[in-house]
Amino acid sequence: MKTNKWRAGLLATACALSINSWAGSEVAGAATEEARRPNIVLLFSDDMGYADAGFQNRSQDVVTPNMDRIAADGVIFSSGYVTGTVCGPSRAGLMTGRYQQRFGYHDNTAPYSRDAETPLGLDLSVPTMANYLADAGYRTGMVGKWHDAEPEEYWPHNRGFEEFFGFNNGAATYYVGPMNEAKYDYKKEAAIYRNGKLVDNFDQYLTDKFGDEAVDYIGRNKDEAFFLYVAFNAIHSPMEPKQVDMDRFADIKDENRRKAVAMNYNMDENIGKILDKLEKEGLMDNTLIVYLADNGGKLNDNYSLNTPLRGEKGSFWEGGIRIPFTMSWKGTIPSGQTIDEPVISLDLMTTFLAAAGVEKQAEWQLDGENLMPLMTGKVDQLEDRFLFWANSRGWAVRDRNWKLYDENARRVRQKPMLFNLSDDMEEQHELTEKFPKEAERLLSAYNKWNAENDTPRWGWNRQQFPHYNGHHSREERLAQGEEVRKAEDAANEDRRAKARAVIDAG
Ligand SMILES: [Ca+2]
Repeated sequence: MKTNKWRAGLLATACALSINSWAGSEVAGAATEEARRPNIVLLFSDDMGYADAGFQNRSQDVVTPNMDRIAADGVIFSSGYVTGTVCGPSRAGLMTGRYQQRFGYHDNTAPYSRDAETPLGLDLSVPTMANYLADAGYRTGMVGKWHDAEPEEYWPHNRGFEEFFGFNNGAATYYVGPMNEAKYDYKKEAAIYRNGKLVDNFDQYLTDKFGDEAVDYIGRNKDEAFFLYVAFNAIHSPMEPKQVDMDRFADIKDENRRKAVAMNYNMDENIGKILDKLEKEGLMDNTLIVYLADNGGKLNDNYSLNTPLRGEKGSFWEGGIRIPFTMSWKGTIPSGQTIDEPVISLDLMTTFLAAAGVEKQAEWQLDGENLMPLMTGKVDQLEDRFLFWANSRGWAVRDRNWKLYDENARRVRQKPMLFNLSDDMEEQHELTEKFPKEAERLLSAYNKWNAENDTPRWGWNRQQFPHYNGHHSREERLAQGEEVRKAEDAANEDRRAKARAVIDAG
């Protein structure tokens, strides 16, 4: 097992791990408590909208029978949220079970920082879900997109995952295969790695490769409790569906939407491979499966859909943070449920630890709630709480019914907006003047929460973040001669076209 600097403290408590199953004696059968400790498969998609999973019943054009299988087997959370409006912060919250603002991760890592001393990336002193589960005796593996700081110490294989297959950029081409080695020279973090080692060229569509890697991981670890995190980069741009999937959706007239639906279908097929493997190995009754998306859909680049929500990726409108979210554990979580209680990706850490029989320690400072009692009907709703969102520009807060939203808190003249989500999930009726006390109550809750946060550590606004750190810098690229840049771009287009010809023909 890897040694990390935070482990000494954790071990002291983890040594006393008891498998005190939350489920008590209610689970049928005579299985021992140890045997009931479930595998955990966490499926995460990229830039998919609220309407883009079939089980949401919001859009007629999406076809996702395998996501729908998870939903039919378990619970659909119709008010499911992530903690960020974009990839990086959302992943930081998901992986740590803590509001990422606690450690200054308000925005994707960016070329400007608040000072020269603060490193970019998910603070190395904060344990990840994989760290906790590895310490509880789980095998831990990750496939897909990580999207954190560039130095290797921030990569998943150094953050609690015994195995990592994927990339550490915000996006990657889906026809990466035959150009992986060239990609390494061009953009290191977007190339595909196994742990820290560049993978040889491979002639396979990236989402299919991720599906196969996930299936392979299950096959190799089926005899032990495992945690597998599959972070598909689908359906994030570049919009590069396989031809076979485009042909399948020939009746969708809008070419852009057709690409999104086709890529989504391919991802769903790969989710199907994972579910089939679990079934084949007889693991379905012993596996907690979660599917959710990392942030709201992006309307213009991706043509993902957030219907009926307002806004999109990057905003604190519901369309930026409310996502398709479903969870199953056959035989333990009753099937066919839809739960409207607001839940957030932070709850997954607490839920997984509870399912694994790990007693949550106060010093871990986890922000989420255990959802098992809600999903198994032991409680009708969670205790009252506020959910919070913030980046370096604005913030939002909601409780069970109300939401207060400040899009750009740095603009002094703009006032926060109040909505009652219980009858206005579309956020069409601004109610601050009608319900000033509710607005005040939510503002006060936000201020109290935010007082405990670190200030944002990096961002894109030079006025706000005076130190230039060079990460993913546009400046550096622009400083290259235009001819060199054009030649690089053309070479990559050429490689991609060749890759595409090979993969689509196969
Ligand atoms: Ca994303």
